[in-house]
Amino acid sequence: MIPEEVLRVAEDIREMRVRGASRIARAAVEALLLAAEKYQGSDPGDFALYMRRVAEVLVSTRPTAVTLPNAVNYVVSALRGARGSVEELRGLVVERCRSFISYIDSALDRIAEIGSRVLSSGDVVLTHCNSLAAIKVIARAHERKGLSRVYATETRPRFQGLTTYRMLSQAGVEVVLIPDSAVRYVMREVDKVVVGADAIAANGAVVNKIGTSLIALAARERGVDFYVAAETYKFSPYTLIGELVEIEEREASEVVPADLLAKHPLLSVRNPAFDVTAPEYVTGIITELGVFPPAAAALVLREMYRSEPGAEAPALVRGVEEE
Ligand code: RI2
Repeated sequence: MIPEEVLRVAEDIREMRVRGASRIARAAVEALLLAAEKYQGSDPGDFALYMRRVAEVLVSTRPTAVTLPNAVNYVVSALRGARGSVEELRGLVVERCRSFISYIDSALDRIAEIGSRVLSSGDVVLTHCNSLAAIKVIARAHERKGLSRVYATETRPRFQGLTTYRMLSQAGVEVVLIPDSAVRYVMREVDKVVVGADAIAANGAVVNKIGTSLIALAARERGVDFYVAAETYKFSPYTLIGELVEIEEREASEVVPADLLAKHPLLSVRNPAFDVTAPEYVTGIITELGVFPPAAAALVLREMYRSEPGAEAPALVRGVEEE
């Protein structure tokens, strides 16, 4: 039986009460930790099966953010070929959960430090949606050298821009909220764009909140640098073997309220949650390992796998184990 609390976390991720690629990964790993602690049986084989079932429930919640399968695989792959009592197996899972969570924190801190160097004193920065990695970069740069202001898109249809406003204001940054459709209008005032990512493909293409690729086009038109802040566990190992990143399509009621939808039964609505920005529009990807051109994405992925050929779990597998 999967514990009620774990199912609730899965529901929170699906319904976007928990959102943002790294926060989703953290919530999933915390749920795995809880599930491991709550297991009451004494059969190691059954424990492994139970953990795999919990993993499947968590991974099935949202299809695009690769952080979710990357984080979950990293944890449950500890059980691959492992022998011992339930207590011993539980210990392996708990240890992986804890090291992943601390890796998230240290990766974000390094991204803030590295990313703050690509911004300059007095810069006007534009960001999209609500990315913790992008916010950390912007806040650190403001603390170190002082930015002029940040344009934050409201992010239709769920208004994540308000969360960005709250987080950046707390860091003392002046924020101006704009409709997503005003990006090209304000781009003439912008020095740099910094956004996050839900997944980065082996060819360097960036999957992020819907509208990101339009922002990249508007930035290119004006010669504005376009940076992506992303931890290495956002690189998709699946794209290395030819898989495409699935773009999540969400309910129409997020775009048109349900009562209005009911009044227009013939209205058809699409609500894609993400889009793909081609690598040639990306100036650099700011990771905890350094700033890379998108063309280096495949190398980052190879580096992630080097210590475990053929493993399903990525990057930080090695990084975490070395910490
Ligand atoms: P961090 C979010 O997706 C946004 O697309 C954001 O840019 C990305 O995750 C990365 O966020 P959603 O969960 O991991 O809001 O940098 O659909 O916080």
